[in-house]
Amino acid sequence: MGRLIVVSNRVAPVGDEKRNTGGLAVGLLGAMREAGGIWFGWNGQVTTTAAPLARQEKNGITFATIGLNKRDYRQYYSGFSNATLWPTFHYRIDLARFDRNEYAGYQRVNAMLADELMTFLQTDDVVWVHDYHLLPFAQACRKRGALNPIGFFLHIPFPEPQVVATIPPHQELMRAMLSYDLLGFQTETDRRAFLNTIAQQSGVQVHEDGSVHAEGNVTRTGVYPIGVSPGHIAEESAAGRDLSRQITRGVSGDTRKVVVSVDRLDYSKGLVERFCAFDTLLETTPELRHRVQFIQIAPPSRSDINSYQLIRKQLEAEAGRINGKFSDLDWVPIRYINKSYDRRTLMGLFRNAQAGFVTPLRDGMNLVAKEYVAAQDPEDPGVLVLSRFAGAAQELDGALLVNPYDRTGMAEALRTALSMPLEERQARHAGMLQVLKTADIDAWRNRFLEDLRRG
Ligand code: ADQ
Repeated sequence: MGRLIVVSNRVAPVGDEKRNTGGLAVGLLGAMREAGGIWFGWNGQVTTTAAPLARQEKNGITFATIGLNKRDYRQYYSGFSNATLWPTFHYRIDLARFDRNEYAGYQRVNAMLADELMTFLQTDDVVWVHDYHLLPFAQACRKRGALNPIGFFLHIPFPEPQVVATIPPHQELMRAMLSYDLLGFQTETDRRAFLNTIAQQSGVQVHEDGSVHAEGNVTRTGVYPIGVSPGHIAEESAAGRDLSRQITRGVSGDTRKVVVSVDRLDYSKGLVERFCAFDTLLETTPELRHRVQFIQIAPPSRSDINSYQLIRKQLEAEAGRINGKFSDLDWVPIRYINKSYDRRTLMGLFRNAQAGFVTPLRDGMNLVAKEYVAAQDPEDPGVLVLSRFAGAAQELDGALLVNPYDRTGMAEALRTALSMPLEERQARHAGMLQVLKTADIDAWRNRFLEDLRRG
């Protein structure tokens, strides 16, 4: 079996596996370890001069990383990836911008990464590319002569054709995706949207089995909902429980119920709408005042992009407004925290919370929803309140599904969650845990890699 080369925009820092790395990185590291693999991508640093490819080995995996210079970072990362593709793919064309220079930078960095890859690619290597930063990466590799199997997994949603069409070079981009041998999506909805988009191009045929034929090339497509490691999470949550109990007790006392949300601070996660729903809950259910504590953890991300600065300000204002309205000497309803926590604390916090409030406006999957379920005590589980627009909603049918644009509906679901009888909580949780165990992170990567290798 050839080596596995994983390519992603960002390579997790070497040796930082335990502390902050989520299930995704751990799952990928597992695959690379098995296949003597290489993880290739950006090291997260912005350099002033060109830095050569650095290689570091740890536990049988080679980390091959490069820095980006300021212009590349601005155009490829902050620009076309995160100010064009990210908002558009999350249906926020109102926040998307298009700049030709940024697009040129996006293509340039993809080409530069392909150049680097070619310096160590061997004929029997299998290449697995991740996410929207790298849509044209396989095409750049093919131009340089790579004949290897190259697969791609899209972690974020794929939007409807009319939305894709708002990106000026959408035809070129979609066409570039056909240089991959296998395209993986989180849900059938995403895959369908891609097939409907690509079917509109001339000279392209979409077959019943979801394969796409163009110019003698065949690109297969598949649905691979990303999973978590329920076993690990159960251990982490049990270990972190006492620690997080101290944290929750510090503010709320033992009798208060806890509602928890954890997200990157991103406009796609529906944080403002969620705060408003919590406001409505307290407004319409006075008996819950003093008796419920909402903990929102949201570390800032991409803070050099305007729309991210704006959402941060909006949230601060909302948290201040709601806390000002309801707080008392012994109770502050919303604890809004802008920092990261290690996995154990986070999973312990999930386990101590009677409701997981996960309400993105759009999300490819949303691992937090799955982590919340996996972290529960099966004897006395909390209830997941989940947006119907998260990919996870297509699997987690034991959750209370909500529309994140309906604040009254969300408030009602929270009220239901906080008063749900034990038996119903157990039944809903057991069904979801079974799904998580069957479709875990190992199953996700094994299915994708088997399909890619099968050719
Ligand atoms: P994200 O948009 O980053 O991922 P998500 O799936 O929720 O969203 O994953 C976030 C991960 O970071 C989770 O494992 C979570 O526990 C962790 N995390 C979040 N806040 C944290 C904090 N304060 N401290 C420590 N850890 C924190 C993208 C897509 C998703 C898709 C994933 C994986 O947008 O839809 O599910 O990729 O494919």
